[in-house]
Amino acid sequence: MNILITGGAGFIGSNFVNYMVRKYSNYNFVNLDLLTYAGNLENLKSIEEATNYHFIKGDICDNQLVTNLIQNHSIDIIINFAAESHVDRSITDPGSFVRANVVGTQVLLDVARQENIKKYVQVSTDEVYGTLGEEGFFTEDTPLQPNSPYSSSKAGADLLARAYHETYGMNVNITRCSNNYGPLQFPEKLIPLMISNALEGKPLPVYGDGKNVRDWLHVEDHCSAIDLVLHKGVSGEVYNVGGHNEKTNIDIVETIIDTLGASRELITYVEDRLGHDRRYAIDPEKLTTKLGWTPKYTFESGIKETIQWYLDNRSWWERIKSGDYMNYYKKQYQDK
Ligand code: NAD
Ligand code: TDX
Repeated sequence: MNILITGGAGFIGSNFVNYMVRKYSNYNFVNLDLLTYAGNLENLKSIEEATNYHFIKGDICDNQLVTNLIQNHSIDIIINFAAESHVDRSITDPGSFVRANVVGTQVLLDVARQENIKKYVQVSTDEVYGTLGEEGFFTEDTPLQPNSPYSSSKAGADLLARAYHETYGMNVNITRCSNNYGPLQFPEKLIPLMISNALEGKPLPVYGDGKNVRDWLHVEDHCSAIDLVLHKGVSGEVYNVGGHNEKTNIDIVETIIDTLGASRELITYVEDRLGHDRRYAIDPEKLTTKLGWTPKYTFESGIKETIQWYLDNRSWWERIKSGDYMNYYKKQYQDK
């Protein structure tokens, strides 16, 4: 089987590529990534020499490039991780989110249809469902009510994926996962930002009252869920992914501070995010009962291991925070 993974140099994509290339030595993997600020080839160092892995720098919006790639590598399956992913950035620049997330997905779906791709997996997010009150969970039947430019662009992509199944009978799955954490996450997102700032003795900016709730899942558990959907997902179905780990943001920040032995005085309440969703919580029952998925990590074990990873890989995030990583991967890419 020949699999195209898009966005495989980002946080979840690179964890997935590392996981799959090792697990399936009989499959071939092509990773197409534009290497935006969020893409980092250093994440893929340990598998870059693998014979079943190939990297291509390029844009999912480029129809000709995607067509050539699919033909040249006899691609059977597409898994689309590529996206602009940060909600705060979407508030200042919605256009780049529509381009990467909506147009990019439409181009991939179009080429997939023309080239008779056997299966297309769209990696989506629980944020497409909007926000919850104090009770209840998002199921696959919850109406889409996205509130940010990011989540509305992801919802647009989901609707296109759905339409290509309904209209052209394409074999499509959509996965909607809750907040991920783990190794290789770009330090603009809550957990790596707080860990790295605490280690640098910098303020920890908590939005609003810090009581917004997110439902956390270790990235490796997300990878195993996508692996299952890839192999067992029923055509046209949506699968929610989550491990029932609801935490307030302030809980997360305090856990990080206490684990690191840092000072709680670093906590700095700042202005709230515009349109800040109050609570996310996923009901993963369809994935657990129909496909037999179980997460490996509890939040307690996962966050401990993750904090240790950022302690052990200080140069990885220091390089990113200093901006030096851009030079690093530009050079790495030119040398190839
Ligand atoms: P990320 O920002 O870390 O990585 C995104 C990757 O996509 C980067 O490597 C970037 O270079 C690449 N990319 C962006 N635009 C591209 C384009 N036009 N063509 C090719 N590559 C492009 O994001 P992430 O956190 O790893 O998220 C991956 C996917 O999972 C996204 O689709 C996101 O919506 C979804 N998701 C993320 C989370 C989370 O908690 N991070 C949760 C649920 C779903
Ligand atoms: O500095 C901060 N302070 C703060 O209080 C940051 C960066 C975040 N927050 C809050 C906002 C959210 O309530 O923490 C929570 C988590 O924020 P993010 O890490 O930005 O994640 P979120 O907005 O929940 O979106 C993430 O999960 C779903 C990913 O970025 C999305 O790509 C994914 O779809």
